[in-house]
Amino acid sequence: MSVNVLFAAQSDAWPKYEAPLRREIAADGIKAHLDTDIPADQVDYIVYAPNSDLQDFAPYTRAKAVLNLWAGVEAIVGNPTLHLPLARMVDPALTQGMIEWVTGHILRLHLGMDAHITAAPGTWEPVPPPLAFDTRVTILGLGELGAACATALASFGFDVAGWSRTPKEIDGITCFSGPDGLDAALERSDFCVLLLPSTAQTENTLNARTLALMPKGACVLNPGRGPLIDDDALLAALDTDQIGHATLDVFRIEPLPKDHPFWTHPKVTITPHVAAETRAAYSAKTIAENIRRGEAGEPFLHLVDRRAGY
Ligand code: NDP
Ligand code: OXD
Repeated sequence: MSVNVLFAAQSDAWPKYEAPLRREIAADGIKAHLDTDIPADQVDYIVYAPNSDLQDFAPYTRAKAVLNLWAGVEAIVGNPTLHLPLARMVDPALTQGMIEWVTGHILRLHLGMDAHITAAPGTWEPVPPPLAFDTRVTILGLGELGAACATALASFGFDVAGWSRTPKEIDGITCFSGPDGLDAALERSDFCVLLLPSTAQTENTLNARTLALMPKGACVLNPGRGPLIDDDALLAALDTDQIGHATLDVFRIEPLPKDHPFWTHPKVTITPHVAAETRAAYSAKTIAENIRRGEAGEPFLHLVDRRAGY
């Protein structure tokens, strides 16, 4: 028997995903009809990106799951027509991309690379950079990505802590949790990395009060989601030198509007939502594995807790 797999994303995604999905689904021993156009009442699985035109799930009466191509689910989790299990994207390439972005941008600031790259010829000012051992990093969010980044940074020697909703134990990482843990986590952060999902509870996690808790001159890195930070509070904290630098990959509105003050602020680095890309060749394996599980009657991987919102 063949399963019907609907691919529902923006049209430019289909050429990238078609071959890897066909290959990985077949490799898992599943016979599938994969297409961008299948009558709703015949669809078994929906491979989905939240920027797809598909926003009404009600007609998908026999579907077994929506398999999200993105890690973040804030644009679908509250959809009132969604009556199906929702799985989000977790894959080793996404995690590796995030480790590289976070580590690279922290090392740039930690080593003061910009001063040497932009120095006038002939400048010889031998100020040694601090050591990772003496530098505290705090990761807000200790899920798939946050925990992997925390462990990678600890392996460089950084003194790493993290904060999550529920208590965690991770080798070599000081773990804080719950609303009461946030202040203590921030008070020890020379670098603060945001890897929280965007939910009602996490909006403005960094605001005027919490930014003031961080050591003076601390750096903020946000590869999570724009709403995690109160933009005006961050700009004010940068202007008073409370925050030394902000490296931002995600924004409340994307692309970041051309007149947004972040673009021209001397202490802000912007990357255009590239921290960790979902790459078709790798993510197709996650999708195929969940289809295999659905057909074998096994539990789906990476299911979203609709009530928690992530
Ligand atoms: P996970 O769901 O695996 O982890 C989320 C973490 O946030 C968990 O540790 C969770 O706690 C914690 N958390 C959630 N709510 C709260 C809260 N109210 N208070 C404290 N901690 C909280 O997500 P991922 O690690 O896979 O991804 C994180 C985010 O990264 C995504 O949601 C997405 O927005 C962003 N992202 C950005 C990309 C980019 O290119 N810029 C690429 C991919 C993802 P607990 O462990 O207790 O559940
Ligand atoms: C994601 C992202 O959520 O790319 O996967 O931000």
